[in-house]
Amino acid sequence: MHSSHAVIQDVRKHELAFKCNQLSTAQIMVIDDEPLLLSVMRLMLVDLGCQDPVCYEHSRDALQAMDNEGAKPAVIVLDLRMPEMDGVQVLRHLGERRYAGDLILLSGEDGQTLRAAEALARAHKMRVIGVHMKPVTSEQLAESLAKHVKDLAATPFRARATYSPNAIAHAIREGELVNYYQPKVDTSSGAVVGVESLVRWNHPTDGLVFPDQFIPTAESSGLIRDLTRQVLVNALSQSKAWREVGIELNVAVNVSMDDLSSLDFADFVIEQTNLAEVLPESVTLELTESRLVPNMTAVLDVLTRLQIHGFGLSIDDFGTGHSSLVQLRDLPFDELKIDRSFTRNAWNDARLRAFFQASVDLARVLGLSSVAEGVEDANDLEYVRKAGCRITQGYFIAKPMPAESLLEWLNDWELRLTQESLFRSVA
Ligand code: G
Ligand code: G
Ligand code: MN
Repeated sequence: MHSSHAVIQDVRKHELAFKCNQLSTAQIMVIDDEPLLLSVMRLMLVDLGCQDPVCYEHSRDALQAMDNEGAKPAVIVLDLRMPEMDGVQVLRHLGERRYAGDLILLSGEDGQTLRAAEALARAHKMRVIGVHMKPVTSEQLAESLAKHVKDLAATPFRARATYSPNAIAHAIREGELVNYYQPKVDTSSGAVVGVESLVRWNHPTDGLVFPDQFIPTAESSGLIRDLTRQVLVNALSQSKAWREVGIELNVAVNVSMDDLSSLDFADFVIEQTNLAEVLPESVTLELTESRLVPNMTAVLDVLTRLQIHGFGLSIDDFGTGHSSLVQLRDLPFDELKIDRSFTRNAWNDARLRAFFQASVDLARVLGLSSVAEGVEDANDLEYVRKAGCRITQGYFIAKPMPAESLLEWLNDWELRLTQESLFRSVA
């Protein structure tokens, strides 16, 4: 029995090593002040198929390599506790250099410290693909690196270029923006209840560009108004097309506060929805606040009218930034979307569960439906259902996809529902 376990371990290790082999051209950088651990990690990485990881005992040397020698690591493995320049300082320096690769954080500290460091890294807009207590094992490194490889395959273009207002205006005019759609499902039956539209830019030379590379500029330059309207019109015509082939789905569109501060926004939404022959009840507007509310009176006017006309209004990324209790108190919503930072891993983390459950309870008391974002595995899904959250979306169910992929996905999902019995064991 022991030996079969060892065989399985071995097979698994080879699978992961194979995946890591695909990293051959990507550079892995390791920063740890303990020479012994550093050389152990180097051996592990080489063993996993990573070619020539670069290792630094001193953070300064690592940063210098990035500045002077043009080192562009795809993944940095970073120890948090180091005597000269600690990991938190390194994160800050990486943030200043707009480091666009992935991070694996290591610490001898408890989970709380690691979590705080992870949050800090995210605040610097870096992606954390692993958080491990020291000493890290080969399996742990492999798991994290496999995530890097997987996401590389899923997102061919991930460099963090940003674009000028002119370029974005051009893209809007030329119709280069396309909607991807991510399914929302009922947590008790698995039934698909709707989709969220997530805009992408089909860039003629740069490939598929993600919204974090152009939405902030669109918001600060006044272009978001035209962008949102185009996304909405596309979503409405898609909704109509789906209905014509027998697929009834609620379709959600993200709107910015800036959209809501022009009084004619409600008229536009109502008019376009009519034109597309879609029912307002089948349209949800998800509102996130990224900047200060420019004109609260207009926002209230627009939202209230939309609600009277039957549109669904959702507070997005609840619990973060300005998507707060104050907004929930002052604005009319019928859905609360719990930010993915509270969902992911909550089943395994009492603090996250407290936030998650409080949000679900708040929604219930206020008569809103709750949606959990960011369900990434079966444990997440099971927790969300048990916590009483009725609707969810996340990579475990489906990543955002082009409209033409949805039919096939719906078929696959039906199959998964019967084969994986994901939803059968509801108490
Ligand atoms: O997959 P994802 O990378 O699609 O989206 C990243 C962020 O961009 C999310 O916070 C999402 O709300 C935002 N976003 C995606 N599409 C739109 C859109 O059409 N309008 C606005 N305002 N934000 C969007
Ligand atoms: O509008 P909002 O901020 O909710 O945008 C959803 C964002 O979350 C998009 O960027 C989408 O691609 C992303 N997303 C959706 N599901 C998951 C998930 O399961 N995990 C992670 N990490 N991101 C997700
Ligand atoms: Mn959203």
